[in-house]
Amino acid sequence: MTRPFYITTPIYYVNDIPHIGHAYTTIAADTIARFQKLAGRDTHFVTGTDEHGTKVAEAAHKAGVTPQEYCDRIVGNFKTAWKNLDISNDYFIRATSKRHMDGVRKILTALKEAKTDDGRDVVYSDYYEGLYCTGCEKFITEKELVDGVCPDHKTAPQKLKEKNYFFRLTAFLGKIKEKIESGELTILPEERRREVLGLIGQDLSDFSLSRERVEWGIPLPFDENQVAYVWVDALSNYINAIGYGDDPELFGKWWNQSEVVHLMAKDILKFHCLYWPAMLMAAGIKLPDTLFLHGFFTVDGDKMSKTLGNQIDPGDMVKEFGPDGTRYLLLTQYPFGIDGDIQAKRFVQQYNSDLANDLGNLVSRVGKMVMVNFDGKLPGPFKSIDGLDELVEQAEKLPGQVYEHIKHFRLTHAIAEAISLVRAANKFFNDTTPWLLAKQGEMEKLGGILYASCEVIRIVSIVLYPVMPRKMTEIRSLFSLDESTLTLDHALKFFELQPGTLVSVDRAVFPRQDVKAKAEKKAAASSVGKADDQAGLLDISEFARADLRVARVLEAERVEGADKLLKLQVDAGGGKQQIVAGIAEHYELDDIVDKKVIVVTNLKPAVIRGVESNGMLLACKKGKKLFVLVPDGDLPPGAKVS
Ligand code: ME8
Repeated sequence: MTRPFYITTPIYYVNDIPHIGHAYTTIAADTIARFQKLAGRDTHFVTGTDEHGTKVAEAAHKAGVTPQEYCDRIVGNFKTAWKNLDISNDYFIRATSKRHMDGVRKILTALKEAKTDDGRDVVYSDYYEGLYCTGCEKFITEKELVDGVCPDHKTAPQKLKEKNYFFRLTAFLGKIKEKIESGELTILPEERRREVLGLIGQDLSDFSLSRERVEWGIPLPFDENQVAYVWVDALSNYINAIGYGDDPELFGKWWNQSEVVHLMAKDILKFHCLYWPAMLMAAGIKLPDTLFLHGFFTVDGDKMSKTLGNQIDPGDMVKEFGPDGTRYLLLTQYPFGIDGDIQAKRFVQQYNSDLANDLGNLVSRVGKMVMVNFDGKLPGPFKSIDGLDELVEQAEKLPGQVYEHIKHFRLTHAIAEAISLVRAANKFFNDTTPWLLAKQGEMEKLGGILYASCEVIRIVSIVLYPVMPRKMTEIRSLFSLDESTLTLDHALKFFELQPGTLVSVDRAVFPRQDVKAKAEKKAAASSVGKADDQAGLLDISEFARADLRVARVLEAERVEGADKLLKLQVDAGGGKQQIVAGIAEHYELDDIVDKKVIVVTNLKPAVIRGVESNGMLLACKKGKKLFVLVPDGDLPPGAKVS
């Protein structure tokens, strides 16, 4: 008997808005869960939110609300985003829910009582001294810093010394390795599996399981002065969501008897592939079956980040392409699993080509011909038509192929197979010229072509239902198909549709996106800003954000390998500040040292040719010559320029 199927996404941090990175994993998990359900498998799908930790508390303070109020607000945004994308999760786990917190306390108690194979305590207390990045919610080593700051968050870490409870990770690494190598714990794709095995080979240390002085977290059941480390808190969501702390029967079903799959991106590999299995082993809980870590994507070539402001809100995509268009576009950008680039610039073109032209057009042309020539009643099959056997063969193979792809997380391939059948059906339609047969009155053959085309549409509407549930339901309703035949089994056989079935295609299921109108709308929207730019109409508050100061150049040196750059140390009133300026071709070192210049002091740090720059010097170009701007008068370093 097939085991039930339990699939999860990470629980997302509430200190960020839901963006298409979160949507990507959630849509993928939803598609897999829906497919398993379609195949008749008892399936449970969980997503949720990660709500504890210093970052959340800080964000709440900034917003002037309590952490709980803050979480409630952001969690609402996630729930709305998932509703708008037709995410069909069976449960939503919040890290601040009683169910979750009871579960965290239960696993912490189990870990505290646990012994390693050689009889040592799994949890022990010790002092920890280190650099802590609140952005990552983890201790960070000197080695990981770039120019003294965390490379991901560009902030300096805090120095912390505190009593912590430690989890003896090192005692479990050998066993984890064995389980990965024996296939008991599957890590996919293969590259990630190798990465994990490589990590085990390195000098890993135990990790601290708790934090002191953190206000927003779950106090340890055995020491109220410490709260659970956010990752211990977060990881256990996967079992808490199915009743580890409060419903043994439910837990028994979805954890012990099911195939368990955790889906996420590769950014959280170490926690999921090492910490989590170790925690489970220590607590005497079975391991999940599969961890699938898909790639990380950029958007139009750039890393997505709050700072760059290029995070795409899934809500905006839904407004433009609908929930199904959004799901389809996100899953088809590049093969699921590897790193890739989301080509937002090509969304409209791709939507039109795959959905409006290929699938939408097939539905329209076939439906309309049934309506015009057969009064909206499906004609019967007719077997001797050129190309029919090949089409039937491809269609009958499709469900099995797609299910295999889904089982192996090849979502992009699965979708491509279905679209390829749609294209084959369009070709069959074109090649058999049904419009000529209609003119010639060859109704039996015409009917056979339309029947076969409707069969393809029916099979595709089942197979692509997990990807585009709303549109596939809509297509099915146009062909009088209801939920009773929406199962993978019903997709296995051609010639299932009953002749006489009512067909009424009264709309374009995927209306074409008007590329020209969209481009004009975008241009109009951006020209509002442009007109302002051209007229120099900068808002005064925008200009006032730039902190311009008189500065004295203290030192200057050339930047190796960059003819145009000088590395300057300047005093803009706050001590030494390093800036990189493109003036090397215009100033000798001696000419610039001691000069008073004007500097923008509050720019985000930038690294130019490997040298950090914390500000910008003002200069003016005339022809090929460049002049730095100097203050007129004996002004001290630090004098504000306004
Ligand atoms: O890490 N490409 O939460 P998080 C692909 N709370 N996937 C992306 C992505 C991108 N550019 N950006 C985000 C956390 N994701 C923890 C998890 S679980 C016990 C705790 C997706 O809000 C991807 O699934 O930072 C990634 O793993 C996740 O968002 C990180 O979400």
